[in-house]
Amino acid sequence: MKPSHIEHIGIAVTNLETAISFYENVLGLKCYNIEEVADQKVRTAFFKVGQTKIELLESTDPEGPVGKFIEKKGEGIHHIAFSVENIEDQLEHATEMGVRLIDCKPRKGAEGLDIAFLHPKSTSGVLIELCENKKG
Ligand code: CMX
Repeated sequence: MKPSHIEHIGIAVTNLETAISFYENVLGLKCYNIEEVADQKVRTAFFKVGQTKIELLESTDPEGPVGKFIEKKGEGIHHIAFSVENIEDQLEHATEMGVRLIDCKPRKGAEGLDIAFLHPKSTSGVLIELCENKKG
């Protein structure tokens, strides 16, 4: 797949405002975007660290993926997102390699990126997101 960089690290939090305060006041980063992704049942806050972003994820529904994650494991790193080109081809490649896909085709994620997840049972326990910025 040869991802160009880590696009973002997703971190599950119970309270977005509390977590934003840590990243702004302790780490000195600036939250540049807060966005609700209804489809994923999350509210997100973004920070830039070089080429990589931190995406804080607060669940808007206990039955959503982040709500269930926090219920089971508590706050913490939820996923790692790699920036790729030709995401459809990468999903096909992953399937050929026997990787279990969560998304067989890309969908729209936060910030308008095309995203697709690989199942953590196929990836040594880490939820991996592939994403492509087709806007360039
Ligand atoms: N990282 C690592 N492992 C995870 C995980 C995560 N984030 N979430 C769940 N798991 C593990 C569970 O602990 C469980 O392991 P065990 O069977 O050993 O206990 C296994 O995966 C299956 O979990 P499950 O409870 O049966 O399945 P869920 O219904 O919780 O679904 C998953 C898990 C990954 C398929 C689901 O969360 C999903 O589809 N995620 C993709 C979408 C997503 O995460 N969206 C939120 C972010 C959106 C954004 O970035 O904008």
